[in-house]
Amino acid sequence: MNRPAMEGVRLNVPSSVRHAQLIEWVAEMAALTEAADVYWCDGSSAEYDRLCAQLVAAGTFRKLNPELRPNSYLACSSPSDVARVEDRTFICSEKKEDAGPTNNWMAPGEMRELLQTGPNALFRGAMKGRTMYVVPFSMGPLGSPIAHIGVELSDSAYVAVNMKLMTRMGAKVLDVLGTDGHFVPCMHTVGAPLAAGQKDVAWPCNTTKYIVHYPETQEIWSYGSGYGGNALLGKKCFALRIASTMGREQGWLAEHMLILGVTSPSGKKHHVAAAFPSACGKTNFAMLIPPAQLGDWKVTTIGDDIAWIKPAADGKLYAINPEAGYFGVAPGTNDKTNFNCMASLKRDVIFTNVALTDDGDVWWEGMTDTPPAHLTDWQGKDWTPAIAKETGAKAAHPNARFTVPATNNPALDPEWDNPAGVPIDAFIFGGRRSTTVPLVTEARNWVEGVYMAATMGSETTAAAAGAQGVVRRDPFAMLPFMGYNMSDYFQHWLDLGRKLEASGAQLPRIYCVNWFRKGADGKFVWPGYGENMRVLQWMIGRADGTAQGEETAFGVTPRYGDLDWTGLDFTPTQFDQVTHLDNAAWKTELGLHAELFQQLAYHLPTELIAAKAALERRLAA
Ligand code: SAT
Ligand code: MN
Repeated sequence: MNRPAMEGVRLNVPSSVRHAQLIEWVAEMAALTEAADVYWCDGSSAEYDRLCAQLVAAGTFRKLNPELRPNSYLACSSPSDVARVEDRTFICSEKKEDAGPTNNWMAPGEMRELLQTGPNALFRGAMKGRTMYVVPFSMGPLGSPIAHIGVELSDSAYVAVNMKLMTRMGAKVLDVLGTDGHFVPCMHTVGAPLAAGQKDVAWPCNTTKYIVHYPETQEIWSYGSGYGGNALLGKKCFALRIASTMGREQGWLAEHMLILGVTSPSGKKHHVAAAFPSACGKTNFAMLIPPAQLGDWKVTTIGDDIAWIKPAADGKLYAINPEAGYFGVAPGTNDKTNFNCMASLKRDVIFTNVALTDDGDVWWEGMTDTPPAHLTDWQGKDWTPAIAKETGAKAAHPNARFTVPATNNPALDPEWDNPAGVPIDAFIFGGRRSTTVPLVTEARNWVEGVYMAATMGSETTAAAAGAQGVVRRDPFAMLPFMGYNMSDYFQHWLDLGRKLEASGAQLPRIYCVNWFRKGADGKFVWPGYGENMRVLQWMIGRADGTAQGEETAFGVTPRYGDLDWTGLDFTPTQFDQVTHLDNAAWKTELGLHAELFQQLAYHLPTELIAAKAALERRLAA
């Protein structure tokens, strides 16, 4: 079909597309944005190569040296567009209470006027001079009962090629959609229309940004940014914010969690889902290599960032990774911190905001001990170790990212694409805390675990625009990703646990971890990375009834002798530094929990208030 949209643009609908509502929506959006052309992505590698070549010609991409980094590209963004913009992110539910106190809110009618319907609506004419890419994608294995479909319309070819790596994208998704399948409409523009004859810039974007979600109608509207979670709408916008509201209605969980498989030396396999805030090592944890001295343990990756978890008929919770690629933080990644990740990045990568070496490869802070003698930094400037020493200039932006298909990961779990998902045995919640929070604590029951997750705090990172290193409460590592009222989400977790327990199911155990305690010298005490296996091993021993611990005010924690130290020189004194509960620090911490609970008072579950009172009593005793 090739019918013109209102302003005359050809819609170029492939003959295989039979979804009338989708075609109607594309026509409407092409008319609204006045796109110069419409292109339907088929998801083929020929198309990927073509779009990448086009991005090279436009100056957005640089093709890396194919001998050093085959099939790979470097994009450098505008310095004003380098991270998620939390203060520009909105949940536009009908009622303000339903967005809750942790989200920015605007009435849907008012927001629609601003973006779509008003005389100066931002999307009006926003794609002038640009192609609108139609990007159909499945979050999760195609046709999986846990998966859902979205269609992103974007005027960014950078978005289209990233979506190809991050999701199951293209014609096969439209086949699953058929004539009337359900999809989440995801509307995106960089907000930089081109006048006739106007020359484009390498990274078009707008200083005005809006990342908008309408939970009731399940729509996403993103304006002004081309970067990461602001623009790849399948990720945080759909798979967390919109999906969390779907999960609440339908009885499942959309979580900011990695999923890993742990196979013990005896061959028994467990599955763990772990929530950490952005840029706190989820990708490293998901790909960790156990220390050889511990015996033949194996860790395999199912997902590194997001988990969709649904209860099955057997009463267990099954998880899939809705994504098909990794959009991970490059700085700090090296053969020691994440060998499997470095192996994944050998080819087929889109790098964003890392530095360029003189021989056409990439480099970032922490990749090697000794930096190259000369680099082009992420802003295109000369960079040398001497310049860095003098000015503190970073070669790569601290939130520089790689986009790479999951299939590049040598530690990819064979079940990663299983439409049924994997059964979860334990949930882990972890923040980045220099003090106070001990290495690992097991909740004595589901409610205590939900309390730990709900009150989690973390020091902010470069993943979001704004100040870094400030402790903020980040419940379930979901603060920037919740699609509805946070307290209702806590209730959803409690209700789900109660329902599963009533059905006689064995609930996953819940753990709180902190890899990031620092000593008086300001250095991390716990070695982390592969050594985190020792903590995982303890958790699995707990599930199997073989590992011991002692009760503290906070939960159950291993004593020095309860962890296996084979092959690691970590003294009881160091162990004490990462585990001891400082009473004064915990009094302050509980004051912060109280502040959080005050903020979240509307619909705050009474079980959590009771859990806090019990914790206070135990600390006072
Ligand atoms: O930019 S993203 O939101 O995709 C990454 C992150 O913050 O976790
Ligand atoms: Mn994330």
